[in-house]
Order: sequence, then structure tokens, then C-alpha cells
Amino acid sequence: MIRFLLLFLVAASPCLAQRTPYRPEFLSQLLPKAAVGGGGGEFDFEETFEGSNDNTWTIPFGGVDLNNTTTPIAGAQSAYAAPSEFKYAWASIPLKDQHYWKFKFNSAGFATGGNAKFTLSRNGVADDCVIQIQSNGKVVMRHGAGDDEGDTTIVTGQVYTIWLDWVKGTGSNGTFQFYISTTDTKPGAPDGGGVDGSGQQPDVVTLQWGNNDACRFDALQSSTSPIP
Ligand SMILES: [Ca+2]
Ligand SMILES: [Ca+2]
Repeated sequence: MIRFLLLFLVAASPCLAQRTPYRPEFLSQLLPKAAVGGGGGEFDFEETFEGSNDNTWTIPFGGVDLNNTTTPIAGAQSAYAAPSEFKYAWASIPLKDQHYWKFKFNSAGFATGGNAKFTLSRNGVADDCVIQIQSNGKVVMRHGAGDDEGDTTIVTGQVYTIWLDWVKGTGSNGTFQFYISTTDTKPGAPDGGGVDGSGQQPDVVTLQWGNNDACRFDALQSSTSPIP
């Protein structure tokens, strides 16, 4: 159908025919974005860290490697920082009332005080949705004033898939649940969660490496619909 429409437009318009070099952009606007398998909707943020064309990440202190090829989690590259000091990287994300995220994580070893974090926040206002992987191996979520510790104990060397489901409330609140698996299949029940929150729509995603932990992040996906 799309091919027929293009052929008709090109044949009918000399101007369009002269703009053939621009057809890829025109086509890319017509074709649907990658669908979220089984969940409906589409990804509005995706980061595989493959190659050098990563999303625009701000790295205030340096030291975060978005092209790390040592034991990558998925594909050939993951995001990594050496286990020497606190580091983080952040990127802008779309404003919306529902944030469904999925990402992969592993740790080559935690040390005392090592806390890796995956955070959705309203920049300069509130760290609304925080997944913190603590040095005791427990995963803790923070949602505004609320928090909850998950049941799963993270062990070093294992790749985990973590899902984060956030829905804005009607005021300074919302719901936030997280799921953890060693496979790519979302568990039927969350590992932890709660209400509270700030009611702020996040506009920043942050990956953080705590002191003395060696961890990797990869395969970040975000949608307005639940991601299986
Ligand atoms: Ca990758
Ligand atoms: Ca990369």
C-alpha cells in the first residue's frame, strides 16, 4: 500500500521526483517505529550502547565508558565505569505520565559502600523513581518518600533484567513497581514496589556507579505501555 502511494506521488509530481535523495527520510516517517513485543505501544527511548552512535549522555566527571567491550551484557558493548569512584551518566527522556522501563545489569563485584543506581528524575526537582542495587546484594526502590526492599539477592557475575513500572498519580503521588529476573521473561509478580512519589514527570534517566563497585548497564528500553 505504501509502495503504491509513493509510486503514485512520484509519478504525479515532478517536484517529488527531483527529491528522490530525500526519500529515505520520507519513508522513515511513514514506517512504524519498532513495536514493543506483546505490549503494544512503541519504544520512545532505547539504548543498546552498540557502536559509537549512542544516545546523548552527559557524563559530568568522565570515566563512564559507553563503548566498553569487556564481557558485554548484550551485543558487543555495555556501559561501564571502573570501580574506583562515584560516577554517573544521564540522558534526557520524554515527559509522560507512564514510564515502563526494562534494562539489563550485572555486577563484577560489590564492595562496601558500592551502590549502583538506575534513576528516573525530574532534573533539579525530584529523584522520583530510584532502583538502587546495594552492596549487600539487595535491590531497593525509592519513590518520593516511600521505599521498599526487594526479595531477590543480587549475586556478582549474573546478568539480571529489571523492569520498572511507574504511573503518575493524581497529585504528589504515583505507583512504582519493579521486577527482577535472570531471564528475559518478566515475572508474574513484582519484587517490590509502593505508592508515594513526587507526582513529577521524570525528564532524566541516570545510571550511577557507586564507590568500588564494578557493574554494567545495557539494553535500556522505555515505553508508555508495559514491556514484557
Ligand atoms: Ca549492548
Ligand atoms: Ca557505544
